[in-house]
Formats: sequence, C-alpha cells, structure tokens
Amino acid sequence: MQIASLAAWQIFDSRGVPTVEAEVTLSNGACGRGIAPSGASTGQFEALELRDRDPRLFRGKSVFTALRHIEGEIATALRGVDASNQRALDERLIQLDGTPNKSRLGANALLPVSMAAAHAAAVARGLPLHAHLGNSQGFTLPIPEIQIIGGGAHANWRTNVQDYLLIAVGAQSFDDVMRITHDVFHAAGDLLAERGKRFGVADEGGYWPEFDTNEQPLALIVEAIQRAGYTPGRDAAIALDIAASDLRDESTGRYGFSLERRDFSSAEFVDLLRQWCDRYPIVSVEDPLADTDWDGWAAVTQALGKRIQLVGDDLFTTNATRIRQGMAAGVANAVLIKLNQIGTVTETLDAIRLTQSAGWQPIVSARSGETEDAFISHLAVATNAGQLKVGSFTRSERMVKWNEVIRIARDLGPRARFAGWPPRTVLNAVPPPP
Ligand code: 2PG
Ligand code: MG
Repeated sequence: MQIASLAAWQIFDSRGVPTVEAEVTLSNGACGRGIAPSGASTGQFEALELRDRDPRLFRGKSVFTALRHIEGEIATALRGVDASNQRALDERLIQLDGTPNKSRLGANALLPVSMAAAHAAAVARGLPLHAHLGNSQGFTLPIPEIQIIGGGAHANWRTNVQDYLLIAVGAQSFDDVMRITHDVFHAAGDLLAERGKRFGVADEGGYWPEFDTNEQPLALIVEAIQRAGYTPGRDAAIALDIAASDLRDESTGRYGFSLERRDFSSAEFVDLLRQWCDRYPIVSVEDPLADTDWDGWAAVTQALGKRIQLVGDDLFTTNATRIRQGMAAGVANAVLIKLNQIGTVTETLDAIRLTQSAGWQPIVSARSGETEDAFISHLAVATNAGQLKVGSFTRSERMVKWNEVIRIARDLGPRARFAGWPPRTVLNAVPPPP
C-alpha cells in the first residue's frame, strides 16, 4: 500500500468556482481521489484555502499553486509512504506544511491528498470507505439537518439568518427521514409558490424567497410541516444556523438584522433566540453568537444549553485546541465538523473523537461550495457521529451525500443502526482512526 504517485487538477465546485481534485495511486495499482470543498461564511480560525489571487485568472480564484504543491513537494514527501496508515501520512503532511493553519501549502492542497489516500487504501483493502475509515466499527446512520430556506452569505442576504433547517425528530429510520424531509421540503415550496414568494434556490439548494423578517421563515416551516401532514415538534423540528460571525460589527460588538432594521447587543440577541425557542419547535442552533464573542457564547449556553443543541462552527473550526477551549469555558454542547476547516482526515477524526469523549455531539458537515464527492457520508457513518448536515434536498452536490447514506445502509444491512433524535451514538465505542 505504498504511495507510488500523486496527481492533481483543477475542477469546479457547485458555485462554478475552481477547486482541487487529487489522485493518489499506490504501488499495488489501487487508486483514490479526493476533492476540496469550499466555504463562503468561513470562520477566521479556519485552515487556509490557497487561491492564486491573480485577478485576470478565474477572478483570482484559480488553484494552480495548490496543484503545483501537490505534484511537487507533497508527491516527493509521500512517495513510499503507507497509505493504510492515515495518521502517519497526515502527520507527514502537517510537518511538511509547517504552519499552524496550513497556510504554506494550503489546506486545499493537503486535504484532497489526505482524502484520496483514504480512498486508495480502502480500494486496496477491498472495503467501502466507511468500513476502512471506521475499522468496520462504524454503523450509525446519521440523522440529517436539512436546509429548507437559505439566507445570509448564501443568498445575497435575503434573510440575515443563514440556514433554516429541518430535523426529522420523529423518524425511526433513515428512510423515515427521507420521507418526512421530502414531504416537508416540497410542501414549503408549494406554500411559497401559492404566495408568489418563490424565487429559486440558494447556494445549498434551499428556497431563496422573499421575507420581511428573520422570524417569518420559522412560521413558514411550522406551516409546511403541518401541510405535509406531520406534527411540528413531534415529527419534525427546526434547526438554525445563525452564522452570527457574519452579523457582528466588531467595532461595536452589536449584531445586525437588516431586515428588521435594528441591531442587538449580545445579551439582547441571546434573549431574542430564547424567545424564538419558546415560540417555535427549535431543537438546535449553530453559531448563535460570533466566534469572538466568548461572553455571549457563555450567556447563550447558560440560557439554552440544557434545552437545545448549541453548535460551534466558526467558534471551533474543527480544531481540537479550540474545542478544548470551549469545553473548559463551558460554552456550546456540540461541534460542527468540516474536513477543510482543519485540513486533514486524521485531525478531523481526532476532533470527532474529542467531541464524543466529552459526551458532546459532533455534526459532520458539508460546505456551501460542494461537489460530487460523498466522503462525508462515509465519515459520518464510520465515526458513529450521529448527525450529518449537507444543505438542502435539491441539487446533486447535496443529494449525492443523502443518497450515499442510503447506499451505505444497504451495504451495512442489519448491522446498521439509526441515530434518531436525540442522536443515540455509540460513545466510547469510537473506532481508532486507521
Ligand atoms: C456553515 C456552512 C455550511 P459555509 O456555515 O455551516 O452550511 O457554510 O460552507 O459557507 O461556511
Ligand atoms: Mg455554520
């Protein structure tokens, strides 16, 4: 399973923006590929995405430098390395880069290589990726967070809140989730069409309609759940990604809701979220406060941490050091997990294990710029993470992830367990990374 050669080329993501695809070939002939996803509402503490920044080429977004790094320095360093030892391979990549945030070689150079090596090793072992990554101990089908309405940076600020999502809390199986989500998503579309407010879909495939307030979508989702024949809160509930780092004015520390033409102090914003949780069946809120507002995070955890899931995305950036900091400070109770925020498969697995070992929930997540790569579906099952967030229920770069879970479920057969809500994950039975 020694690495024989590396290749990389530029392809395009779901927004038509360049990204990196890497291919790892082993000396036994096995071959695997990996693709870097890309965020829009990126956290300031994320690993660096290396772009060429030449305005004459692909609007400055080409990735030719990252490709050169892969086929040059990285290929030389990895030649002969055992692809089945993911940790040793990733440590080699981290050392080679030598910076705390992968800024020399680029996380979009390191990550696709790390993912491609995992794929190649799985092929060489004759295993599906989830079985390879989980050492055949991952069998939990995740419960999805599925976007109904997209806003924020993904929809030209049509709403200030970024994601209005659905969690099929009453589902007893992954098939149930797909049915409930399908029904509610299309019911929401019907309601918007009837009101003449339906205007296509946002970056992650959710509806991009017109709203007068940030609260209206909450009422719409409740209505859509009912229209589809389900009971809000019992069969399906609401999750939000506020992406509040994008709303905060760092000079005043205030959070802006341009739709309502007002802004909030951190304490007022926490109070608003508490009121929403009183009035709507909300079970999870991601990035309720900005990644710099640790006091606000402490306040929201105090106010809501026992009632709902509070997810750190920009706050933690899949970084074990920051997750530990959050645990020590007693803020949040769940961690969004994104491979490209940290830049290697091993560090991602470590972040999931750390999260689980504290009894917190990891939510494996896609980015707003995605591709046909379904690595994260395998990652979620392999680690028994219990939750998966991939955007909406349209567009193939999203559906490929949900559909892959359906395929994995078939592959696992009777060994598959469904996480359900709240996720019943297999804590302390998390397999060691390969
Ligand atoms: C998020 C992600 C995915 P982006 O904020 O959780 O929804 O968005 O990839 O743009 O950071
Ligand atoms: Mg987020």
